Amino acid sequence: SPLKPLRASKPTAELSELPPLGMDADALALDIRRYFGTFLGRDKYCRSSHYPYQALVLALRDRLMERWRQTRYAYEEAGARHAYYMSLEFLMGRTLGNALLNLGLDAAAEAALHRLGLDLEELIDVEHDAGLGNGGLGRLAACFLDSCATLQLPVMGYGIRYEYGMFRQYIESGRQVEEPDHWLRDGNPWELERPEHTRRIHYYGRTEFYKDARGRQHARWVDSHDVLAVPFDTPIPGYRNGTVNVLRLWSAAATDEFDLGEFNAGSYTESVAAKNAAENITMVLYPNDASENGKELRLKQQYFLASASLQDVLERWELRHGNDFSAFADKNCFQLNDTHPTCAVPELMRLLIDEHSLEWDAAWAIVSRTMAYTNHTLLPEALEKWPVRLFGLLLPRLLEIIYEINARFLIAVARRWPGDSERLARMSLIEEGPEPQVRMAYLAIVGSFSVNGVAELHSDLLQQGLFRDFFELWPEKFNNKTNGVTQRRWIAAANPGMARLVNATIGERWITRLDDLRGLARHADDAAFRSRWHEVKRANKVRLAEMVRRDCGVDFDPDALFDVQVKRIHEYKRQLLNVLHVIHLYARLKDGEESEWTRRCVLIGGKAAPGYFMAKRIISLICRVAEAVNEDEEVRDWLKLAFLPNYRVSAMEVIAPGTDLSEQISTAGKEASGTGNMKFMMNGAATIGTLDGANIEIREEVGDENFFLFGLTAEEVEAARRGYDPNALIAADPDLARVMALLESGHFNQFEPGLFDPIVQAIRSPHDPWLVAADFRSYVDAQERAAVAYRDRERWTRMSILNTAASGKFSTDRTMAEYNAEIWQLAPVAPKA
Ligand code: B1N
Repeated sequence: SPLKPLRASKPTAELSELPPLGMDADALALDIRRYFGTFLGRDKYCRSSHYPYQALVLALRDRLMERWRQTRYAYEEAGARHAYYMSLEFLMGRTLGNALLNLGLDAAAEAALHRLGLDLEELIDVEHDAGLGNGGLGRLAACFLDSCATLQLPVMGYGIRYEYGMFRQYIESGRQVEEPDHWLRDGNPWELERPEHTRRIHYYGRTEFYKDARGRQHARWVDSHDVLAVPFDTPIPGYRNGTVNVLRLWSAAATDEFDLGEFNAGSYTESVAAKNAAENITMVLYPNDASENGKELRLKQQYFLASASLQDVLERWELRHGNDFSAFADKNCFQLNDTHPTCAVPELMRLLIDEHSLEWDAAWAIVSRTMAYTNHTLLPEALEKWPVRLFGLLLPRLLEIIYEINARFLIAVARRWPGDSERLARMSLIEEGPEPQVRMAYLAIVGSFSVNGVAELHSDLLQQGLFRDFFELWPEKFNNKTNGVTQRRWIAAANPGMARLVNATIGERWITRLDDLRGLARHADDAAFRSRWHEVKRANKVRLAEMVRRDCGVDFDPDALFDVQVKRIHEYKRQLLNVLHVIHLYARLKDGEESEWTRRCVLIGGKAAPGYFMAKRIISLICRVAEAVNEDEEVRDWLKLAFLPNYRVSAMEVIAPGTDLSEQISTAGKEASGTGNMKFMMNGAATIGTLDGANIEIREEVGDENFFLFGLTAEEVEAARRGYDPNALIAADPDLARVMALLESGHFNQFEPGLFDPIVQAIRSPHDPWLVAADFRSYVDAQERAAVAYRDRERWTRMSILNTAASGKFSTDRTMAEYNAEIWQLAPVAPKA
């Protein structure tokens, strides 16, 4: 067993260290051949692309491994303070292209493979996306890791190794069909299992109090059902700097102890089968974006991550410092990615008190100095609450600790606002009622020294609205950290054509200093540069059109305006508003209004949560309108609509570079930040958008003349809800009336009567929270402005350049530098060369 320690032997540095591996094509080619022919045992008759892919990855992994070890040693020798990014989601996508780029091996690998008769692009395409996330929140975590390694910050990711990631989406007769994503089926050559760091996780059972030899009372968790957490490590290379950080993902395994009772009764096979229940914990990612469903298994996952990760950090601490925790908070910081890992607050209390014998106050001083919480949404359906009954059954000791935290917290509130019992009820960690609930966001705030939102507007709204009481109590805890994306993946790897042009124009420093892109602005007035920029964009549009042809069977003309909305399907994101605009254009064409027309190809993609009825119905509407538009001879030369199935990270790597117009059209106040908006902007798309999330900051950076603004503001949205009368708006606007009439006539659902009734009702409801009808007019007008702008190629290309030039703020290098300066306070550490 890997858990058995060495006794007589003592490993030396020589055991793990070799002379540095060559970074040239010759050295790579040799290793690829060795892995292919020897380790993998394949030969010239092998017809599978999988083995050349694996051989390449293994050769790269060797090179990551030595840097990884040097990074670990450097952190250890520096006694470095660490931050841990705890997240139920890491949406990593593919690893190969990014690893080649960051190691600086892209050219060498291409040359080596070429000699061996292999094509790098083809091998990159072999890799399955690691889809361990729903959308923005999970992809943000992945971009953060890339930037932390590039900034040489001692940051480790902790997450769950789901056996099944985000489902694969198919469209069958206009409906979403989900298929499980068994992404590990062909193995994952990037990960390294570390069974020697296995942890034990408790569930159920009860608390037992006992006295130690000196008569001090302690608590212990007994009669628990235990599950093992086995870590798998993925290397995270920085950009050409020798640093390799780690993402540690936990996988559930059954303990070796069989249920003896059952065993003796002869139920041997049943008791072995019971192992399944344990292993189910990390079986599947919950596919709900920005909404929670309150399932027990989800709470098990959350506690599993929190407990395994904290035990891991504490074990490393003990190895160095024994049971002395006085400096623990100086050396460690946990960033909670939304409330999902918030069990970490009571769990760290439990570990310190029950397992390391600290007093409450000493333990609380540590917890409340090490935890930091990021909120990612204001939507009420996403705010996590767990029934007290369920919590107490599954995690009895944690619930006791939460009650104690709450009692002490409420005393502090009462001291600050004497006699304000309403406020006490409002702020309590326990929501009273027929089914009392634990409020996870409040637990996270009380347990943390920092609380941040993910864009300026979002952070303001948190302070004025959702967390107002807490902001009044602890204004110093609250701060903003506007999201970003990594330009290594989203420009350098995804858009090599643009990267080459930018390098030739302003040099290469933007790869780690994105603000340098500002230097492109003065070339926007140079006609020769604009023409090169246009050629790059056009080539990217050809590539995107090929994907649309292959995956949707629709022909996009690369000279038309490419108008794209890709993101999770959600009513607040208003894909519906987008389709209404397409129907409007369709109606105009059918009514012969095509003079001064801008040809337009509209692409929409995204997954609906399997239980989200309206989201699925909206997908059907998009598919049905697409059929009507694309098959109509009067329309299809002027307008196209396609729904792209199975939108994912690797698809976005083709989509963003080929997009002209980025749709960011959420109801103001609802999209916490958005990050797709940033990927599009960096790749030279103009945005059509509301004043929501990071759109506001995008517009500030690029200027109003390069942004197509429309719609109500967040404040106006709140005011408009009172006395909202969509039917009057429809009656008063002939364009909107024409769209609704087409929709209501059944024109798009001739063989399925009633299919779109729920959608029509939602638009016409005075309670429509998303105010689709309210923003229709101003949206269509903004679309018209975009169409006019696109007809002037020079003007549009200029706008495209200026968008890229102004995107410097939206690098996660900036975001991470801010987290570090204002929350983590880590010193960068460079490994020995
Ligand atoms: O987080 C992103 C933001 O850019 C988006 O605006 C925001 O919608 C997204 C429960 C969520 N908020 N909440 C979630 C995901 C999964 C889940 O189970 C909530 N995702 C967001 C990054 O800040």
